Amino acid sequence: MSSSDMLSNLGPMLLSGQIEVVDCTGILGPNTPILQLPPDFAKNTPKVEIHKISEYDEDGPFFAWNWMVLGEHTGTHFDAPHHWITGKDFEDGYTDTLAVQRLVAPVNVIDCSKSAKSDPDFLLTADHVKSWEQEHGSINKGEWVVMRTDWDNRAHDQDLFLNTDENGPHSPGPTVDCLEYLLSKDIVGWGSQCIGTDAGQAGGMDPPFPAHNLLHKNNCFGLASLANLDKLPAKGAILIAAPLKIEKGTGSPIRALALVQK
Ligand code: 23J
Ligand code: MN
Repeated sequence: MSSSDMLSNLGPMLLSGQIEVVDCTGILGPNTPILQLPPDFAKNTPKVEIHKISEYDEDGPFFAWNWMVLGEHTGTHFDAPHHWITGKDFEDGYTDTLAVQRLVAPVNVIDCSKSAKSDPDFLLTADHVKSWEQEHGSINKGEWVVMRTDWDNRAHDQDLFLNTDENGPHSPGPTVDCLEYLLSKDIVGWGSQCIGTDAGQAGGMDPPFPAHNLLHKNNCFGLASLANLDKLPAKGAILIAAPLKIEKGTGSPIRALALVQK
């Protein structure tokens, strides 16, 4: 197929449902789980608020609209490099300066759902990724890599989602060596189904919060609170993960969409 045929086939395949659009996004609203920083940080990102301006009433007789309170790092969202690394105020550091060409890319879905079910602190290692590649094929330059844990099953309940006890939050994530391996492959970014890109216990790793630290140091992106990864194949889907063009934004809620061949 010539490259011009590829795009002329994409339209009909989308319209006929031969390519399905899978929504990898959670609901954004007052019940969306919110990251709770340790008490030594005075400020937290707020819960979502949706305020009615009008709904076919005296404030707007023929229209309905709302305004919102919404943090950048809320719900299914995107982490830009400046979120963690200063000096990234060039190229792809902010939501309004990144290269959108990078955001639409093949996605590798690493299924860790069984491990995460038996151990909420499960960590994906470089060795796990290498054996996944033996089975499914290699992870390539420019691709997304996402960790399927089915954590979206907990997203209706913030306590279940954050899974915090006296030792802090417990949720799965990547090890330092996993991230170093993926970055050696020049991926575009890493995604998680949990509240952030790092494991719940990642504050104790070296460096602390290695997904944030290492991804963003390398101009790569993070995706958090992804949903419905159980609907994606290990390889072959295209993920579209685009942040709002917030001026000097450090992140943004997204509507994450995956194109899946039926
Ligand atoms: C701010 C501070 C720490 C963390 C985070 C945000 C996130 O996980 C995030 O949403 O990027 S760990
Ligand atoms: Mn974030």
